[in-house]
Amino acid sequence: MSNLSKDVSDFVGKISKRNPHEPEFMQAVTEVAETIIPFIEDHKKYKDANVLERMCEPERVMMFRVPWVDDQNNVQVNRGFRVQMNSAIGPYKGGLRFHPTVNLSVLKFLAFEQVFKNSLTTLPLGGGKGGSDFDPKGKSDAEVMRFCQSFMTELSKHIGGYTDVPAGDIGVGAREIGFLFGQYKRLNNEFTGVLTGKGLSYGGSLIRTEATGYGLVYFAKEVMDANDDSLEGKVCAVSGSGNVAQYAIEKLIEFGAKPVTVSDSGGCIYDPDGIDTEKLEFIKELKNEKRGRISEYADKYKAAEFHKDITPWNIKVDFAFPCATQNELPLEDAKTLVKNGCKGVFEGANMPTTEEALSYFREQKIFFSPGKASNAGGVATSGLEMSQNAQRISWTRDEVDYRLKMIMRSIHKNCVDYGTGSDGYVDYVKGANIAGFVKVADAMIAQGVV
Ligand code: NDP
Ligand code: 2IT
Repeated sequence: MSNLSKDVSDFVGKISKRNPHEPEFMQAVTEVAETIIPFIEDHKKYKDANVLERMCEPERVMMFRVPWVDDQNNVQVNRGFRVQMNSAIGPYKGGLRFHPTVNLSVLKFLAFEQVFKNSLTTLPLGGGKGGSDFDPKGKSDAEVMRFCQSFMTELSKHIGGYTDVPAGDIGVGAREIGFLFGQYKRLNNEFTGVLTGKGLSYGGSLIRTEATGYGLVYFAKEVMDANDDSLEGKVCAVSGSGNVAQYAIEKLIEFGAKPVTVSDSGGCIYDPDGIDTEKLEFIKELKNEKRGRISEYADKYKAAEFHKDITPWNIKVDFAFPCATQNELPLEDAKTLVKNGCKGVFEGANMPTTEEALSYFREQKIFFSPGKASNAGGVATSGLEMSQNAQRISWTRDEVDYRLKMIMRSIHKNCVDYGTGSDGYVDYVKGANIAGFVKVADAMIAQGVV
């Protein structure tokens, strides 16, 4: 934090005092404050209404006990959360994360980021996030169902199609959304679009499953198009092997790029031949059906290497797509990437780049898109699912995909409009923060001090 201007460090100091022991939340706030505070110096109405400080305080936070019974008849307890951050431009919207690292700081950072991201989508979506420190890994389907039912029994009191609409995130995929939706419907006797990412047979939208990864690569393509370049033939490092990573890889392959890595919390796969469609199908089955470990990829494909302790950022690549989790790309790795000739980093995960690594990438003036811009395709398509549910119709795959592409294009344009410096370098972090901020801030001012 040493390079911050006095205004920024005073602001961050004040927020930090109110939120001790929340490093991830303060990391997200600091990144936003660095770009927004200089902007509001020139736009006094935002300063007078103290909008940024109001945006750093969640409208509401729920924390609750989630008791459940495991397969051995032991009574287990987890902690559930929902952070309702900002509803100025629409109902709270954002995913649920089930992972042992979940705590209030992590969910507040995610909810804070979500407010800006959802504003960028052009859709009327407020921001929220929730989840639990429950770990679905190694649990039976029956245990996951009992947990989801208990979690929803409490969460259902706080959400609704026009109040707060959760979705998936790490550890919450099609299986969990099904169990959560079933319990909500049972408790409320109401078939409603209260969750997104639903199965296609009960109100889900085509392309929602693919949307975050596809949207990420559409965004990277916009960046390429704006710079007379293309993804064709580019060697790409992707981290993670879950929902976002899988569909980023699918779209990279379609656009002629060569993804060479995937990872999970056990380590990293490097496949110098590139991951093709057949290998991707293997990954999908391994991770989504068998719930196995990514190391098994190297057992099947002998040219590939599995490295237990290294990240994908040590491989020589043209572009990096971090798609696993927060702070997975530290300064050391950022330097290695740039030294090896990497020309762009496109965040699929939320805040995967540490504060120091982010400063380094911006100093180096490589392409860098923050998650709140480049991974917004997921929540945008959730917004499209809400629209379809409200109209009680389903759009075709092509229609949803076209809208997703147009939304990613508009986010890119907004970042360029607000983020282009005098030397022509586009600071996508600044662009995304200011563009996301303005819409929410204007709505907050219009609605008074609430
Ligand atoms: P998944 O649960 O489908 O996959 C997560 C992947 O990241 C897995 O490969 C997992 O490995 C790995 N991972 C998770 N935590 C860690 C960790 N602490 N260290 C190393 N690897 C880890 O989640 P998603 O793909 O949905 O989410 C990935 C990222 O994208 C998250 O940051 C999420 O917030 C973000 N995101 C997701 C959206 C969505 O629509 N799903 C939308 C926008 C952003 P393992 O299997 O070993 O746990
Ligand atoms: O981080 C995210 O944007 C998500 N996990 C998706 C949220 C959503 O409501 O679809």
